[in-house]
Amino acid sequence: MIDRKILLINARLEASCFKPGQLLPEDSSIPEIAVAGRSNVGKSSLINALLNTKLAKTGQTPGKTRSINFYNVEIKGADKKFRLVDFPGYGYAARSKDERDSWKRLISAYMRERDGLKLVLHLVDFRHGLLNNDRELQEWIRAYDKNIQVVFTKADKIPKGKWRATRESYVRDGLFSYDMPIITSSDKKEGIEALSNFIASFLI
Ligand SMILES: Nc1nc2c(ncn2[C@@H]2O[C@H](COP(=O)(O)OP(=O)(O)OP(=O)(O)O)[C@@H](O)[C@H]2O)c(=O)[nH]1
Ligand SMILES: [Mg+2]
Repeated sequence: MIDRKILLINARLEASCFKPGQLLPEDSSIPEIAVAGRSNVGKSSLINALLNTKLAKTGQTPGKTRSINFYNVEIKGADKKFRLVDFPGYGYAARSKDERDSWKRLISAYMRERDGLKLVLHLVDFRHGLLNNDRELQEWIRAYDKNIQVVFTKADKIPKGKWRATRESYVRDGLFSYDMPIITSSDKKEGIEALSNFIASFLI
C-alpha cells in the first residue's frame, strides 16, 4: 500500500453511451476500472465520493443510470490517468425483459475484447451481502477473465462494531475478490480513502 494521501482528481465526464455503437474506443495508454452492481446499490454515489464531484447522477429510484458513463481521472502525484466506467445497474425486478436484454447487450459489447479493462469493482449492499444475481454477475465477469474487487456500500446502515464480523461472514459464504472486500459509505465518506489507495496501488 502507498502511505501518502492519494487523491483522484481532474475527473471529467468523457462520454455517456446508451448503445453499443456509441462506446468509446479503448486507448491503450489508459487503463479502465468499471463499477458494477445491482440497481440502487450506490454506484454513482460512490463515484461522486471517490472523485469528490457530483458528476454522476444519483437517485432513489432504481435504474437511475441507463448508460455506460466514462470518467477520465487523474491520480495526483502519480502522474497517472485512468478511466472510471459507471455501469447501469442490473437486477431491478420491475424492469422488462427487453430492458434486461439491452443491458446485457450493452455491457457485453463493452466487456468483449476490452484489454484495457483491468478491474471491475463489484459493489454489494453491506446489509444484504451477495444475492443470486450478484453471484451471476461474478460468474459473468469471470467468464470475460476480468479481475473483480468487491466493495461493500451503505455501511452506515450497519453499526461499526459489526463491520468486521459482517464482512467475515460474507467472505465465508463465498465470493470472488482480488483483495479483502472494502467497506464503504458514500454518505459518511467512510472507506473512500482506502478505496482510492487500493485503486492507485492496483494501477501503479
Ligand atoms: N445510507 C446510504 N445511502 C446511500 C449510500 N450511497 C448511496 N445511497 C443512496 O442509495 C440510492 C441509490 O444511489 P445511486 O448512487 O444512484 O445508486 P446506483 O447504484 O448508481 O443506482 P442505478 O444507477 O439506478 O443503478 C440513493 O438514494 C442514494 O442516496 C450510502 O453510502 N449510504
Ligand atoms: Mg447509477
